[in-house]
Amino acid sequence: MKMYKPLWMLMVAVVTAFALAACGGGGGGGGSGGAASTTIEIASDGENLAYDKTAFTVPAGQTITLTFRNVSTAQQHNIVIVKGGEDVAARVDEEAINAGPPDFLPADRADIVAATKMLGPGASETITFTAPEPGTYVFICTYPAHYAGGMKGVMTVAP
Ligand code: CU1
Repeated sequence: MKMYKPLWMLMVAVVTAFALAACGGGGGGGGSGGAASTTIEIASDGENLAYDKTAFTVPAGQTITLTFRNVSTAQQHNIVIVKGGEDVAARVDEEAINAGPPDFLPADRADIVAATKMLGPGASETITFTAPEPGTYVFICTYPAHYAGGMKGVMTVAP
């Protein structure tokens, strides 16, 4: 009886290790064995008032790690994901302009899912947030006139 216990424990350890490896391979997690997470990389589109992608999809409830790079050599940019469509985006943009420099972000975050700081040329920032309920969420740059100039996209949250 005593001789079999170590073997039994070893088998549990092997099965657990296998399960963790399988989980890490599918979820792309950081290796901590925690909840699944999704990584998004997005950048400004050269010197254009645009992002290098106009849409991305994330799973509801997951932890999202988003890195935004401002690759412009002259413009300031941020990324602000709003809780809704163009109507909400327009309101946030107006509030951002009223808030003024340096961040052009309203103090009231009620309409905002997540946002980076205003980034100078060549700067980047990584933010982490939890994906909200399924739906579509517009993201914009709140530097004055950039959203109006077309710097926007849509985050889709899938069920
Ligand atoms: Cu911008």
